[in-house]
Amino acid sequence: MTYNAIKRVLPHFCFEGQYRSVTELTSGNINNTYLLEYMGATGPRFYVLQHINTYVFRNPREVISNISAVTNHLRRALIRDGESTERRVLELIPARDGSNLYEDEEGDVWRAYTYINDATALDVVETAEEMEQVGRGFGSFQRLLYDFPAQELFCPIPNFHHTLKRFYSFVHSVDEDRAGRVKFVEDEIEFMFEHRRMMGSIVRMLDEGVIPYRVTHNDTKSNNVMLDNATGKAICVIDLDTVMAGSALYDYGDAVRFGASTAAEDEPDVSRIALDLTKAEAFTKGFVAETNGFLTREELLNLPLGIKVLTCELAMRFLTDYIDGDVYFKVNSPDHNLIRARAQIALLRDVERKEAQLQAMTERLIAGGEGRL
Ligand code: GN1
Ligand code: MG
Repeated sequence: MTYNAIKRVLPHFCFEGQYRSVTELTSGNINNTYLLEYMGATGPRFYVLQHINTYVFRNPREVISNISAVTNHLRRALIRDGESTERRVLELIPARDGSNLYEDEEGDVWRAYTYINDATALDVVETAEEMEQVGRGFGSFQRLLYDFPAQELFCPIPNFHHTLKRFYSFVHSVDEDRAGRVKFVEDEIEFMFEHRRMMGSIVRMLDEGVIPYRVTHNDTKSNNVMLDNATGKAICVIDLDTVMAGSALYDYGDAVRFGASTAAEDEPDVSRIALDLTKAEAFTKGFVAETNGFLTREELLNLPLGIKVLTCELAMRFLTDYIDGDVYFKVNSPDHNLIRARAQIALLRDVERKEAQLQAMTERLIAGGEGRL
C-alpha cells in the first residue's frame, strides 16, 4: 500500500543503491513522510521522502529554496565554529533533473533528504535532560542563523504566526459557519474573543520595533530536533518548511507549549493536561544558554508571553479548522480538531495559572546565563 504511493517517484531522485523497503512516518499533521531503505555498495542507506502538501504550501519551490539557503548557511556557520557538519544539518537529495524537488504529472510535489542515523526525534519528552537538549537544539539553530539576512527568505505561509490576522480569519470562519459546527463551540469561541488582546501582543511588539525580526523555525515541536542516541545531545533541527522571518518568542513559546505539556496535543481528557514547570525550566535553560548573547533583553523577558500566545494561537487554528470542516490539519475523526482545540485551551489555562512562576524562572535563568556569542 505504502509502496504503491511512492513507487513512481523513486526513480526521479538520486538515491544510491537498490531499493529495499519503505515505512510511513506518521507524526506530522501536514505532509506525508516516508522512510526509505536502500542497499548501497557500502551497506544500507536511509532516506526520507516527503510528499509536500500544496494546499498548505502553495509555492513549494520557494519552500525548497529557503531550505537550501538556510542549510547552506548552517553548514558554513558550523565550519566557522570549528564543528563537524556530519549529521548536523539536513541534506537535500537532488532529483535526477538537478533540482531539489520532483513534480509529478498530477502536480504533486516531492522532496527527499538523507536520513539522520542513530538519532531520535521525541514525540514525547520524558525527562528534563531531554527537554534541555531540545532547548539547546532550537537555541543553537537561532544562534547559527543570527547573521542570516531574514528578509532574503520567502514567506512560505503568509501571516503564519500573525496571530491577529489569524484572529480575523477565525472570526470570518465563525461568520461563514461552512460546516454548521459553530453551535457546538460557543464557549471556545468566547474564549478566543476574551484572549484577543493577549494574542496580538507579539505582533504589536514586532510592528512597533520593540523586538526584532529574526530567522525563526516556527514549528518547534520536540520531534523537530534529532537527539543523538549515543550522547543524548541535540544534533540537528529538522522540518524546515516554515523557516522565515519571525520572532524568537514564536520558537520558544511553541516548543514549551508542546514539549512541556503533560499530555499529547489530542488528549481528550482535559483534566490530564497541565504545563510541567520542570520541563519548561529545562527547555529555557538550554535555549537561554545558546541565545543569551544575542537575544535582546526585551525578547528574553518576554519569553513566557511566547508560551501563552503560541498556545492560544494553535487552539484557535485547530478551532478554526474544526469550524471550516477539517480542511487543513490531518484528522482521524470528525471531532479530532475540536479535541485538539480544547486540549490547547486547557493547557493555556494552566499556563495562565503559572505565569508568575514562569516569569520568575525566566528572569533567574537570564541573570545566571553566560551566552555563547
Ligand atoms: C503542523 O505537520 P507538523 O506536525 O510539522 C503545523 C504546525 C502546528 C502543528 C501542531 C505548516 O506541524 O504549525 O503547530 O501541526 N504546521 C503547519 O501539531 O501548519
Ligand atoms: Mg512541520
